[in-house]
Amino acid sequence: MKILVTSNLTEEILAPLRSAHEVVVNRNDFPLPRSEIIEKIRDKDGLLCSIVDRIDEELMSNAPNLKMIANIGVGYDNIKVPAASAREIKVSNTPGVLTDATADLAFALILSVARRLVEGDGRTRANKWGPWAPFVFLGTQVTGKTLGIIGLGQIGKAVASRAKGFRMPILYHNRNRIPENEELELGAKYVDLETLLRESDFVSLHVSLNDQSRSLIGTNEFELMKSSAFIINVARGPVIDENALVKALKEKKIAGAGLDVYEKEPQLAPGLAQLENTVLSPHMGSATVETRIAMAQLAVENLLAGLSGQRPPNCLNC
Ligand code: 8YV
Repeated sequence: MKILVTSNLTEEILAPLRSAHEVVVNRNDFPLPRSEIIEKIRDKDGLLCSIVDRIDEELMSNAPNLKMIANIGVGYDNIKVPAASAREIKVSNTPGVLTDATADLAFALILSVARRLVEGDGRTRANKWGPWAPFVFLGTQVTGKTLGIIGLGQIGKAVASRAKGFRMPILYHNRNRIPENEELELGAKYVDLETLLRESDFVSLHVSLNDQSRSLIGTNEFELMKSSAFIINVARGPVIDENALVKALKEKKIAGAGLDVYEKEPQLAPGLAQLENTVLSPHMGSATVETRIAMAQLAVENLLAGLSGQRPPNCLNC
């Protein structure tokens, strides 16, 4: 069969695909222009893609042979799954393998924004330490502060287990309450969204992007948060109304933000890049060597299974 791989993966990772199929790979670290994907997908049976590729009805209608779309990523808001289902195209994602790396980055953002690590790095490099003084250049203590987790799925739970080491009381809000024994194990207390926003010192987002979570956090939610609180987002940018965030940060409605994802990646909302009380990373939650290899391998495994008529291990619609 014929496969299009839109990401620049190593030959080692592609080997299982190459041994059974005809594979075309984008050998560039920039996304394939949409017109090129549409052109290249025409005769393909399988597609290995990622968040930078918008896989919608128009694209699928240009791929009459397409049987399987394997996404490299746990989030799959880049793919119109119902449109794929209507065409009997299987879709898969890569859950699990990126849980720890993403939770680690959430914690890195919590620590770096609270302790002003990036600002400190800048000062050190610029040789602008200034004199030591007891109340100059202070951050916020993380240990013992309340962490509010919105979306207690695999990644949210991994963040909660890290927070235990920092003796942080944990509040969570989720579509469904998790079983009581798990709540006890994580030390996580279920609350409504308003209570979580009012009582947390750090609010960390771990929901997937859908109609319910789009713009979940906006002006009203920032009003509810403590002026000393921080917001952390390693989930999806559009969960936060980014213009409202910039306004809230400028008006000191909240103390700071640690962000890995943005509403219109790779663009930032006007004013965001100029704010000091933010730490901004370029969507790198899963960006460790180990994790990216595991994600790509899992996507390949899903694709191979789907093309051979088996159920892919992480099928989203079969
Ligand atoms: C990926 C992510 O790097 O898995 C996800 O949902 O956001 C990241 O881990 C990205 O999706 C690549 O497709």
